[in-house]
Amino acid sequence: MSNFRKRLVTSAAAVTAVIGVSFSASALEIKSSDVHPMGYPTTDAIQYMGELLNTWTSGRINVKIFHSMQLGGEKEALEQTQLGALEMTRVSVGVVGPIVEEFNAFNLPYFFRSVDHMHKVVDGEIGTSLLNKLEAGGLIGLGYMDAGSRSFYNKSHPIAKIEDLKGLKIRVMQNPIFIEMVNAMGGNGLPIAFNELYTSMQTGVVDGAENNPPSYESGKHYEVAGHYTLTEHLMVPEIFVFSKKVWDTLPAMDQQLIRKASVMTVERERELWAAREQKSLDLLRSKGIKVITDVDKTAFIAATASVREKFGAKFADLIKKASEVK
Ligand code: BDP
Repeated sequence: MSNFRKRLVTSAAAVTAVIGVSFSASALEIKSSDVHPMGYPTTDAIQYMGELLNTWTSGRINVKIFHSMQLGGEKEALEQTQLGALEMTRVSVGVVGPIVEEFNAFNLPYFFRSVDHMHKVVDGEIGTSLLNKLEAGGLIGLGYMDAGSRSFYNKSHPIAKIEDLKGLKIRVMQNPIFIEMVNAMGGNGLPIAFNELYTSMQTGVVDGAENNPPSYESGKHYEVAGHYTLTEHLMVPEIFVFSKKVWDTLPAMDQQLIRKASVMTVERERELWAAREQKSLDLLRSKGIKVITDVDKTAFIAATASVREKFGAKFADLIKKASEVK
């Protein structure tokens, strides 16, 4: 081939490459669901993810957030994402057990020793392998977000010691572990979706619930259940997941961009979370909520040993490995 012809072929290939990319990469709107309102660390982090993707693709990829339980509870959102009706959703690991059972290890009471321990487990080999297992359930695991520790609140009286939980109807996330956890501590655990919780407390279906300070504050649950005690019995992380059905139709380039944005989204959420926890506690106090902080956790830990044994038996290896993470 003459040099002239060679140059022609090369430049034609270059043009095809450019045109090919710009023509084949179609616009993508990622609909993403969250039970929290905008202004919450998880929703704001997903909004940031949308900004990143929009900038990197000059507006071709966008994220549209359905916040504040517009699409119902987390079980429904997960189902919609599995079906491909929703591209993405952010949920608590608390409801992921039915899809990948091993996630329930993270749902055991007093499982993680500290936030640092939780980060090392979820960001390491164990957390990554669990995210990968979601694929068989029709989901692409994109990352773990922080959600602090969960503690009890109720409308009846302050919980200063474990005996104070006796007889209280406490709403929990829809997972048998949490029901038995509350029962083991002397209360009555009732599974109810997050979107029905406020009304359930208001009408007396339950006396209270348990959650981290930002959820308790942002959901205005303190208006109907004003006694909050930092028992910190669960440290359940959050995950955000993509629909595998949709994922498989995306060009590799878009998958890479979403993965890259996800890493930055996790970082952003964790920064927002760290600031928000204290802000929520301050706000609660300013509303006159007395937060009991000096809790002797010994009795709570002892009472839930049976729950860790019963539900943890299936993942004994995983639990051992996680406990060895320093
Ligand atoms: C919040 C989580 C949210 C859960 C909610 C709950 O961020 O994902 O839906 O708890 O208790 O802390 O259901």
